[in-house]
Amino acid sequence: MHNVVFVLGPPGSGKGTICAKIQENLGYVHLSAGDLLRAERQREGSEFGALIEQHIRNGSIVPVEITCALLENAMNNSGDAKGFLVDGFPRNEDNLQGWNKQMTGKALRCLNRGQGRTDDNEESLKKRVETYNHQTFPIIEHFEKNGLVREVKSERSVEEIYADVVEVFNQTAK
Ligand code: UP5
Ligand code: MG
Repeated sequence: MHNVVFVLGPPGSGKGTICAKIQENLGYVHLSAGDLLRAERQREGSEFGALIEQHIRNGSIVPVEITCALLENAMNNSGDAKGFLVDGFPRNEDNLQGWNKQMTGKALRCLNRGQGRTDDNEESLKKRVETYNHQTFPIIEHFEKNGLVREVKSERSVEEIYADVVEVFNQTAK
């Protein structure tokens, strides 16, 4: 069974940056759902390329069957990992239900939440933030009710954030 930490937070809040440090130091494998989708979009012969591109451009969310299959495939091809950092997923109710359906019994769950600023003015970023507020935030609240959220404030230096993240991982491992 895979040990999975979901890493959620607003667009540009530093999820990927912190995940890279956790992977380097704590032996977890970093899987960015966004990166996996972008790679699939580029893959020659992919039947989902155009659909993925459309969602990414609109800041809307790709159907879970596609994202979950990419995540599961990446997990299965990662060899002997201590656990997985699933970065940027699940982002809405569809994602959560699809994950539960496909991965129950295959993954253990907990969650990290970053809270950061979004000062980018581009149109797609505005939409991403809107999607986050309306669709992703309720997912974090759902996990919170089950005592599964560890929140780390991200409006600080990477070093300060990472120091708190390490503490969270140490406490959770006890
Ligand atoms: N930076 C990082 N930490 C900093 C700090 N402490 N102080 C100052 N600067 C800091 O960081 C962003 C920038 O900030 C970088 O320049 C960094 O150096 C600096 P990064 O670590 O990249 O932040 P991150 O939160 O990972 O930002 P990202 O842009 O990846 O956020 P998104 O959640 O929007 O992007 P993602 O790739 O996850 O998703 C993109 C799109 O894919 C979505 O909009 C959606 O359309 C689609 N998608 C799905 O449909 N389903 C999914 O499951 C996932 C994605
Ligand atoms: Mg990212």
